[in-house]
Amino acid sequence: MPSPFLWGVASAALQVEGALTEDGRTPSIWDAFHLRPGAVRDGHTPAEACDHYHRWAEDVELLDRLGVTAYRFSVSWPRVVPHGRGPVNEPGLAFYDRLVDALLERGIEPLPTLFHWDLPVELEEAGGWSNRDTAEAFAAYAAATADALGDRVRRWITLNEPVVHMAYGHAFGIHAPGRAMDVPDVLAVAHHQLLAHGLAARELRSRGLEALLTNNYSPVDPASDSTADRAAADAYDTLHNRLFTDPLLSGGYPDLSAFGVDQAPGVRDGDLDLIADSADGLGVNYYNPTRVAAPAEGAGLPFDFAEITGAPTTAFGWPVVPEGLERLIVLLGERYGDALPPLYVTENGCSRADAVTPDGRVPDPERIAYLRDHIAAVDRARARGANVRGYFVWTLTDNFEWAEGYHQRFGLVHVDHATQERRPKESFRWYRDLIAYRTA
Ligand code: IFM
Repeated sequence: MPSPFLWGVASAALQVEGALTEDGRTPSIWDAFHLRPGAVRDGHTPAEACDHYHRWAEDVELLDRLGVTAYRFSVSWPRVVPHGRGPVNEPGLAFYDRLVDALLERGIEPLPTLFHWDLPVELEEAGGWSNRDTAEAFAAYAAATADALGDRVRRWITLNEPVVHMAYGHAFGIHAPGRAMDVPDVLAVAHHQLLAHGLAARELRSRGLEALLTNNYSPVDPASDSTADRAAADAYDTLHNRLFTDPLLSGGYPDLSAFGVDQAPGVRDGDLDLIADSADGLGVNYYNPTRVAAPAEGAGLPFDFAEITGAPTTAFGWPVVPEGLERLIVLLGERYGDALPPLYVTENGCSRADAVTPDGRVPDPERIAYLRDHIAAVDRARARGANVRGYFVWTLTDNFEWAEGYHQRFGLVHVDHATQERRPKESFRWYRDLIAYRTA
């Protein structure tokens, strides 16, 4: 019998935990990057974030009240294996051990992500994801974590959004590690992340566990019907939606000639066999579609972004297009057919300038509408035959939104970042009622 549909929320270590120097944790690339002048809006710091490292029990109580059946969180690599490789840091691991037990006591499935962008700085100094050895180090860290928690945690996500980590962190330089490399070097970063997934999946599977890979996906439209705009849209689709997924599900990299390379750099004999079929589930993070136009003459990339008009936008300025999620899920099914493993919507949500009213409420009707409409899109995709096994709202508590600092509030729970007071928003109650109804 298939396991029940998962209703959850998602978070990530660097965005919520704080406690960056406690119990043996060493710096991650975000600890270093956020200190660069201008890297994070208004100089916000993840040093305290939501103080989840100390307030985790309160957060688990919130999850219990919400009624989720699963909680997606990430394990901090520099907390568990402080130097990136080598011995495990028992106090760091103990944090996740306690969290897992507390979740299970409340009937909530723990769904850990092993890498959500907080690479140990020591590994970055040795080349980071440009260095193939990072993939081996990741597999060893995954194995050690699975050895500690695998008796209670069945499903694991290896990487979060490798496409975003590759592009924002290594091409545009707006996320850690803040590198702006040439296309072939960026593509090597992609390959080493996929290799890391493949090696970690082998470790997880050899322990009888499931390995999922979560990526960001976005249906792509050309700005016009012109040949040039359509070629640009194809190129962007290749980069965003196919670069990481084709090797998993089609046995090889897509045609990368639009990016000026004949084949993905860094690939060695055996890599593609290791990566093929190495995902027991695909995590789909969806926020919005993308509209793409031909680039200006002499531009470095074969596409340019075009504005999506006619849709409402979130506080982040992202267009709200719920049908895009249905379209995306159906597209993945058409593209990969029987090779497509079960899908999990591992992130979906919106930022909003939420504020507490004088009587202590946090009304967020746009978020309720956003979630309602996106969940309806998932329902329609399932009615069309898609094998979707879970839906996770991004996120539980307002948290550190990377280069935006605390400016974007995505949570179902409002956090006063000065006092750490948590206050469920109206969307929290809405989602709680929906889960109760759907799981009754
Ligand atoms: O906060 C991020 C998350 O870490 C990865 N996916 C997108 C979210 C919203 O930007």
